[in-house]
Amino acid sequence: MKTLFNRRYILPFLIMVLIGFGLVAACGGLGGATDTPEAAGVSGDIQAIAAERGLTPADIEAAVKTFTPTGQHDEYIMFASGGHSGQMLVIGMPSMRLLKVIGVFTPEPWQGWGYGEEGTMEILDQGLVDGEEVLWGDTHHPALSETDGEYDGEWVFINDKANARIAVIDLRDFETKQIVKNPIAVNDHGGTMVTPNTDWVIEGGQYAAPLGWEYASLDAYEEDYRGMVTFWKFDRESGRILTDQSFAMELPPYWQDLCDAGKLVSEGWVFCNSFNTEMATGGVESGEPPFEAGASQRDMDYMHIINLDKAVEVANAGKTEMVNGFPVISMQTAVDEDLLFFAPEPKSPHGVDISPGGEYMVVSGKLDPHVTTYSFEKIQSAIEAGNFETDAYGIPILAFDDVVESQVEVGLGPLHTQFGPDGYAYTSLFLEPAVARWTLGGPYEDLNSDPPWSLVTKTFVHYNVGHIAAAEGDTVSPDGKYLVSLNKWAIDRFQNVGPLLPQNFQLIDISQPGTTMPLIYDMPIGIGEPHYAQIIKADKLDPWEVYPEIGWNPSTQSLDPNATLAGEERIERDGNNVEIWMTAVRSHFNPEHVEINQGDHVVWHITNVERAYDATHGFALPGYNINLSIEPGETATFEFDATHDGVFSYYCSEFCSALHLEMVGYMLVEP
Ligand code: K7E
Ligand code: CUA
Repeated sequence: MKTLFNRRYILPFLIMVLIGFGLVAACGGLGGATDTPEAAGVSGDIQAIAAERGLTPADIEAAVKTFTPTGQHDEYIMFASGGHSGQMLVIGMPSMRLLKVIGVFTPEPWQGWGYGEEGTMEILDQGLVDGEEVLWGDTHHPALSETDGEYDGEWVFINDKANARIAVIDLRDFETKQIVKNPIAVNDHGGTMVTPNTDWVIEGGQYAAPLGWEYASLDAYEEDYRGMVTFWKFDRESGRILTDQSFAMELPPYWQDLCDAGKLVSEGWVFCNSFNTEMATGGVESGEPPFEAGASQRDMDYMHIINLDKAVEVANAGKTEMVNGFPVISMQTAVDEDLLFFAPEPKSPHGVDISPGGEYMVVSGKLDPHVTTYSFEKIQSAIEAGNFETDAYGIPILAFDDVVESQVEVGLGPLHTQFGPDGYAYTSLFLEPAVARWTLGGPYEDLNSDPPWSLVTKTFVHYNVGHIAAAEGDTVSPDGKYLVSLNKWAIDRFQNVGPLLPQNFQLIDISQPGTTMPLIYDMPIGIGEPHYAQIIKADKLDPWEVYPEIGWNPSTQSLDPNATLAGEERIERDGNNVEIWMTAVRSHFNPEHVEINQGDHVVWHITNVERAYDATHGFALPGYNINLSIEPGETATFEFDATHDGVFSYYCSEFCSALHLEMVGYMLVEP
C-alpha cells in the first residue's frame, strides 16, 4: 500500500476555493442589476415593437400570458415522455422552458447516467432484456404518484413500450432509481398508470404474443398468443416496485392499448381499451389484409373492466400460474372469480380516461367521430344483473346499451381525453387536427350547456395531435387553466432543420369558459417523440437542493460506505487492485496524480464535498468511456481495467468556477 495524498498544498487550495466562491457571488450581484427599468431597456412603445415584429393583439396577449421574466419560476411543471429518446422531459409552464432531461432507459452523459457510475450502471442493467443490454426505450406514459387521487410530487413512473419495462424516478433528486423488465411480455403500452394511492403501477400489454417470450406460429394465434395486464406493487417506504408482490392477468390476444385506474366511486377497478379484437395476423406480403385493414373490420372492440381489488385477493390466495417465474391469473380464473368483463366500444378505440369523480369511463374510437362515455354505476348494475354474452374465451360481454351513458360527436379521429375542473372534458382530434372542449354530463349552470353532453368548441392545433395533457388533469380535482397539445407533425411551424422535424407542444389557455380557448405558445421538441405528459402544480414538488449528507449515494438514497471527507483522500494498492478515494471541490480533485500500472483493476470513488447549491462537478476520464456528474454531497464510484497505457488527463466537465479549467489531474498508466 502506498499513499499519494499530499498535504503540502492545502493553503493554496483554500485560496483557490475562495476565489471560486467569490466569482459566483459576483455573478449573482450582477444579475440583480437588471431589476431597474432603465437597465431593462423598456422603451414604452410596445405598439411600435409589435408593429415591427408583425404581432397581432392576440399575439401580444399570448406573450403576456406566457412570458416569464428572468428569475421568476413557473406555476406548473410538466413531466413529458421523451418518446424513443428513452428519457423523460421536465418542462416549466406556462413558459414552456425545458428544465431537465431525465436519463431513464438511455444513457445520458450530462447526468453521468450510464457512463461508468456504478449505481447508474446497475439500474440500467436491471433493464436487461433476456440478458441483452437494451440501451434505449420508447417512453410513452409518465404517471405521477398520487395520494387520495391527487398528485403528491414524490415519484414519477414511465414505461418503455418497445421492451415492456417500467422505470421509477424519485422526485427528491429527479433521478431514475429502478427499472423492471416485464417477465411475461415482449412489449407494453398501457403503462404507466397508478391507482389513487400509488399502491399499484399498471402496465398493460399491446401486441399479443405467447406469454413469457416463447415461440408459437402465427397459425396458432388464437390458441397460443395472449394479451396481458401487469400490476406492479409499489412500496413508498423503499421507493421501489416489489416484483415479488406483483402479478399479471392473462387476457385474450386482442391488443390491449391504454389503461386507467378507477378513482373515488370506481376506485379498485381498472379499465383498458383494446383493438384488433378481429385477431388479425397480418401478412400483406402474402395477399392477406394488412394489419391496418384486418384490425379494423369490426364495429366494436372491447373495453376491459377489471376488478383489481378482487384480483389482488385472488393473487394473494395463490390462484395463479407461474409464467417465466411470474404469477399470472389465467383467463379461466379471471372468469370464475368475476375479475374481468368486457363492454363493447366503437371502433378501434385509443385510450380510456376516467373522469375526476370516477363515475365515467371515456373512450374514443379512432375511426368514429364520437366519444363514448360509460357509467360506472351502469356497469355495476349490468354485472349484477348477470345477463351477458361471452367472447370466444368465455369473458362476459356487457350489453352496450346497458352501460353507455352518452355519445358526443366531437370530430374526426378522436384519441385522448382530459378533464377540467368545471365539468368540461377535452378530447384530441388527430385528423382535424384540433382539441375539442365538451361538457361531461352537466348541466352546469355556468356552462349554459344544453344538452348536458355536447361539444362546446374546438381549437385547431399544428398538427395531428396525439395526447393532450391538462394541469392536474388525471387527478380527482383537475386545475384547468392550461392544456398542452402534444402534436406529431410540425411541418411549417418552425425553421426547416432538414427532413426530420421536431414535435410540437402547443400550450392552450383553457382558463375561460365557453368558446374561448386560445393557443398561446409553441414549443418544439427536438428529442424523441413525446406521447403523454402529466402536469403538476410546481409547489407540490419539494426536491433536495443538495444531497442530505456529504457522501450520499443517490442509487440507494443513503450514506455511501466509501464517502470521503476532505483529509481522508487516499490511494491503496493490493496486488493489481488499486482503490482510490478522491474528493472534488472548487477547483480541484484530490489526489491530482494517480499512478497505476497497465493491467491494474481500478476502483475509484469520488465525493463532491461541496454544500453549495448548484456546485456540481463533472469527472471525465478520456479513453475509458467514463463521465460522471457529481452533485453536491454525492459519492460516485466507478471501476475499470487499465488496459491502455499512457497519460490520461481527467478533468471536471462542469464549468464550476473561474479556475474550472485547472480542475484536472493526471492518471499515469505505466506499461
Ligand atoms: Cu396515443 Cu402510446 Cu398513449 Cu402515443 S399513445 S399518442
Ligand atoms: Cu469542477 Cu469544473
